[in-house]
Amino acid sequence: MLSAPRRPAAALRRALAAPALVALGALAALGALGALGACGAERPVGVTPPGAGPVVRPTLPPSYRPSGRAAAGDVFVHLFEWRWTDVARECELVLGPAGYRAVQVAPPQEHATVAGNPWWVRYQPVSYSLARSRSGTEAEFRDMVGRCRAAGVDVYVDAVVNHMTAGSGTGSAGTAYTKYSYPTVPYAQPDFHTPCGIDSYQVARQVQDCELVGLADLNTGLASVRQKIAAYLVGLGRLGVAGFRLDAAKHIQPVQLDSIVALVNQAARAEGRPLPYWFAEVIDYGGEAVTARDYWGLGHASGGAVDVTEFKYRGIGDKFIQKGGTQKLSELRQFSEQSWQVQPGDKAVVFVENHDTQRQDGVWYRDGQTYRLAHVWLLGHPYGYPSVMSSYAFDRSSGAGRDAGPPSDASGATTPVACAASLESAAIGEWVCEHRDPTIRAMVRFRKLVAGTGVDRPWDNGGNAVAFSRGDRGFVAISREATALSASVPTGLAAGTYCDLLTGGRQGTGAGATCAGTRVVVDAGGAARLALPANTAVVLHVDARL
Ligand SMILES: [Ca+2]
Repeated sequence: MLSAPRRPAAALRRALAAPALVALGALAALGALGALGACGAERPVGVTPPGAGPVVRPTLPPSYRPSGRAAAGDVFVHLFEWRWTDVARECELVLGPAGYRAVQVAPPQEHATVAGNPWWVRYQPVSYSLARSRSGTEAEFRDMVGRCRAAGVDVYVDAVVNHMTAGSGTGSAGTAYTKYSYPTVPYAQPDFHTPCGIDSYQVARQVQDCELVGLADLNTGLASVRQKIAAYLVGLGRLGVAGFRLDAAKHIQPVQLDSIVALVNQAARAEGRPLPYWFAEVIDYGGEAVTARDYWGLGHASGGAVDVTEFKYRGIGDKFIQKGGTQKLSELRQFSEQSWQVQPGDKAVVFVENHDTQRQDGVWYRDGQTYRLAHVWLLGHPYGYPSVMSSYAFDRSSGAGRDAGPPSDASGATTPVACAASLESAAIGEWVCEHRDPTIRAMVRFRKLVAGTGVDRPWDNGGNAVAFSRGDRGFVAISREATALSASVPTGLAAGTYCDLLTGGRQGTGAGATCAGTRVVVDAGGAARLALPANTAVVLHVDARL
C-alpha cells in the first residue's frame, strides 16, 4: 500500500518547479514535443529511436553497503541559495553547535544568467568553474569549506551533471555559451545526446538519454564526458568538499553514473582522502520505468556507498497537513518500510520537503507549528538520513512567486542572510532559516542522543495523535488534535519525572539541574501521563530525567 499519493509525470513536476520552462515541460508531458523530439532526420544510422521497441540496457546489481549516516543519527541541512560567506558563518555559529552533520550548498559551478534571477538558473551549468556564482567567488567557496570543516560540519555540493542549459547567453563567470557549446569546459555538440524530448516516463531510454525539460543532455555514454564530470568533482574533493548530491540522477544511466562515481572514489583513495558521501536524486513514486532501486548499486564496486532520495516519504508531511481532508496522524503508527514500500532506512535520504516540493503542495514553513511537528516525526523516527530544508519566504500561489530567486538587492546580488524571527513572521523576500527553529534544533540533538535504538511501543488515539519510544532512551508524542489531549501512553523509560526537550529541556547537571520545560511523569508501569495542548508534541530523553 502506498500512502503517498501518485504524482503527475515527473517532466511536468520539473516544469512546474521551473515555470519559465513550463510551456516546454507541459508540452513534453502531453507528448507534443514533436519538434524537439525530432530525432529522425539527424539521427545516426543504427541508433534506435527512443521508445522504438525493447532495448537491452545495462543495469547495476542492487547490492549496496550502508553509508552509516542513518545509524549514526546524523542530520544535514540544505542552505538553499545561501552565499558562501553566510554558510561559513552559519557553520561556526549555528550548525556546528547544533550538531548538524553536514550542509548541502547550492550548485557552485558557473550557471546561466536569466532576467529576474530565478532560483533555477543554478541548475543550468555553463561551466565547472567556481570563479563566480550567485553565492560568491571561488576564494569565498574555499574559505567556506575550510571553516565548515573546522566547525565539524561537512560540505555537500549539489552536483548538476546530467545536463547543461536550455538556451544561450553569458554565464555567471562570463562564459559566452549556446545550448550545445560551452567553451570553458569545453563541451561541444558531439558531447550531447541527439536531441529528443521525454514524452513517456515508461521508457527508460527517453528518461535518461533525452532532454529533461529542454535542457541539453550530456552524453554520459562517452568516456570523455564522464572524465570531465569526474574532474569537476575530484577538484571539489581536493578543496575539502565531503559529499555530493547527484542532481537528476534518474536521468543518467546507472552504469554511466557508477563509472563517474568510481573515478571520483578512485581519485580520493589514491590521494589519501576519505571517499565522498554520495546521494542520488531519484524521484520515484512508483509506476515508472526508472526506479530508485536501479541506483542502489552505485559506488559499490568502487568500495563506496551511495544513498538515494526517498520521495514517497513526503507522504509523512501530507498526514500532518491532513491533505485531502481525510488523512490522520494516527495512520503514521503503521509506517514501515514494508507498508509504505519505501527503500531500506539505511539507504534513504528523507525529508518532508525539498526545494522542488516546497514549490508544489507539500508542508512548508508557512504551516508554522504543523511544520515543526512534521519535523518532530522526521527527526524523532529513526528511518533514513534526514535533510532539513532552509529557505527564503516566497509566494507559491503564482508562477512568478515560485520562480523567485533568493533575497537580493536592486542589482540582483543576493543579500546577506538575516533570519526572520520565526516561521510565522517570515515575510516574502526574507530568509526563513527553518533550521534555526528551536523545535527543529532540539530534534537534531535528540536524534543523535537516541541513535542506535529502534521504534517500539507505537501508540495512537485513533485520531490525530501518535507516539512511540526509542528503546529505553527516548519517547516522542505528537498531537495535531484541535483540543487538549490527555492520555496515559506506554514508554520504554524508567519511572520518574522527565523534562520535555521541546519546551526547554533540563538545564544543568546533577543535583543542581532544573527544568525549563514541561514536566512529564512516567509511572511505575512505564506509562507517560500526557497532557498535550492542541497542536503540540512532547519529547523525552533518558538524560532529561530530573
Ligand atoms: Ca541524461
